[in-house]
Amino acid sequence: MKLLDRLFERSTRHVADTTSRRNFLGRLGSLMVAGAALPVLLPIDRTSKALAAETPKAGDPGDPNSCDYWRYCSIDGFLCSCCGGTVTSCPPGTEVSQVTWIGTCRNPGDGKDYIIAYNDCCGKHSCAQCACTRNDSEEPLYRPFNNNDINWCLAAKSSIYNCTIAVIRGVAI
Ligand code: ABN
Repeated sequence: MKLLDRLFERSTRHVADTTSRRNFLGRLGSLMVAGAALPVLLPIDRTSKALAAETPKAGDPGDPNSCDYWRYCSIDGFLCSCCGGTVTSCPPGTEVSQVTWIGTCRNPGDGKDYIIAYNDCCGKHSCAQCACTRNDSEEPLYRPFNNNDINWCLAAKSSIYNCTIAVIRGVAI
């Protein structure tokens, strides 16, 4: 009889242990800790997706502070890299325009053509440094979508133009 009692007690305890609220919360806690630790522990390259569109595979030659830099083949404006930003980021305190002029430039590093978006940075007075006007594939102002002499900040919260960045959007095929 005692053996039966013990067996019964043990199985009851097992059921209680594995189905209790405390047990459930304990497991949930472990899962949450493991879930938070996994992305840190595993060698996941999160930058690759962002950089895939941004970084040409074989090099990015030239000086981003010079109008001659290959990405600026169709730019008209002040280089943000001379204005406290970089070739791909607006200076602090400015906001990137969502509407933009697009050009196609050849990267001498790999001989490929890249689609470049020339987003204007808006919200601060004109930077007035490194003024560049290169007009590959530009068309006259009466064709505004093929003209780069346009203040794209007109479509942003602030229409005040500060400078222009040059972001790779993809390979032109
Ligand atoms: N997209 C550059 C720019 C801004 C203001 C005026 C002309 C050109």
